[in-house]
Amino acid sequence: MKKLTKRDVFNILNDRFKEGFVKLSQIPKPESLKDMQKASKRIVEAMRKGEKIAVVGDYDVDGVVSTALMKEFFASIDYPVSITIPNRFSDGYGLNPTVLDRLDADLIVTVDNGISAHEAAQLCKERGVDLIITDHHTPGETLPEAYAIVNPKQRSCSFAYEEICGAQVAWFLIGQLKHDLGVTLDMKRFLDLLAIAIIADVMPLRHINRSLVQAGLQMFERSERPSIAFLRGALKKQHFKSDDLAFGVAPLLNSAGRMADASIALDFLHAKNHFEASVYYARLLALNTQRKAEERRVFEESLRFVDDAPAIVSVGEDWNEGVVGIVASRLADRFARPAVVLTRSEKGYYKGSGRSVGDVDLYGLLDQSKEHLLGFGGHKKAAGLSVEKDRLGLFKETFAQAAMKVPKEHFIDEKGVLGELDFTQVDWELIDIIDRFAPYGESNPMPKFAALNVEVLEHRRVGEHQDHLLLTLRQHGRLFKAIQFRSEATIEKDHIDILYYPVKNHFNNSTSIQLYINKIL
Ligand SMILES: [Mn+2]
Repeated sequence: MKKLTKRDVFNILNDRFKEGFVKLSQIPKPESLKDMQKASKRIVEAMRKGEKIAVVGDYDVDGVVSTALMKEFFASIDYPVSITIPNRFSDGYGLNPTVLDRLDADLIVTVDNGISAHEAAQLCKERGVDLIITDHHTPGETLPEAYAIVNPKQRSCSFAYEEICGAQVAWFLIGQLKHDLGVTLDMKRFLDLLAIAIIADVMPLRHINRSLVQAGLQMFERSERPSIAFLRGALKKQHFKSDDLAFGVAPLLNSAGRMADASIALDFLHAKNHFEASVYYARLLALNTQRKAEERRVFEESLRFVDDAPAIVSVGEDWNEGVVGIVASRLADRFARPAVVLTRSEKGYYKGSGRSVGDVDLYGLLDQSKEHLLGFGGHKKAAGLSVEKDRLGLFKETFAQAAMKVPKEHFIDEKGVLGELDFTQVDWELIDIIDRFAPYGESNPMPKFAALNVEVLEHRRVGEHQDHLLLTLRQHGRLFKAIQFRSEATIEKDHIDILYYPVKNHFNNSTSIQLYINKIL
């Protein structure tokens, strides 16, 4: 491993942004998305005629934020619209015939879903309802028959940035509507919410996504939106980082759709005052606690299915569909193998989610096992799938065989490890260099370093369940406090090798540098 200096760290990070940082002012105009003008004109026409408009969202964080933006926009111009977020348990996903039958509308606008709503699109057509689909999911071979489709991933769209989330597409639609209606509206007012969606939907934190998240994180510090102000207090944070949204805020909002109904998350985001925010927050917190308990149960039961095979397939009878994805990613992390977690559906077959590890192409593995699958979809890192009961064994076998063919080095997750960095290089200048390229997350991983032969002066367990490890470490005469969260390590030697990154630690009005340990090698 290469031995680095601070200067090397700067150069490596700087290289990630060869094109430079994109500024908010450089974000393309909404009209550069295909069908955007057509969609906006139709909505404006509907408003002039007083037609009934229905917005249909989705139950994950991106879908909830997309819906929240639309709701907020129409409220700001005082035009009544009906807002629907399908319930994953009773309605299923996205705009489908069940949901459609509940709507009374002349015009339907989907956000963060719809690109595969062929059946619903057909029904809309038969019923004389115009359908505008706004989505960011990868389109299939054919597109649904809709009045307009706004999706940067459709082949005929030349928008410069394909990797944007559903809420961003909705945000662009609002920008176009604002223009076409000639209303004054600060598009920045939505950026606190937008940042949550970009991070929760694991969008690459590059190009326009970077500047939007950066601006959104800054808004978190001063936003007067009651929900965000409440989060500052509840999470005891003044400064928010991308990880705070990824691991603090997003799971909380997601728990609503996972365990009950996503509308609770929507209500929280739009709480009118501190009291209302506290009421919805309490409900989210309870659902999140329930989600964590269910996640722990499913994870523990899943462990029984882990054997020597290079891929994991865990199958349950009564696992909550809402947590199988998280459990799959925990299994993949823990065992450094792709993992699939399935649970029995009401219809008798098994369905669930898979997550990959390192550089292993999960979609490719599933594609090689597709003769035993009812259906599957997704991408390299995450996928959804369904299997008939009597094919479970065969699927597991073929899936493992496909994984067997993948070279070993693809299983290693070295994302973000830049090289060896001695403690002598760790100072405020290094922290400044690292801060300059934040926010970190997808496609801009937090830079991690190796430090070898580090002396352990002190170590003890801390936290409510004693699950964190607190250490005092010394190398080349430099001493740091270090922490490993959810540590499974036991310290038996007086010198260790670690993967780590330095962070600013605020404690009792003083600021110091602390090391976060990713791994004790
Ligand atoms: Mn989405």
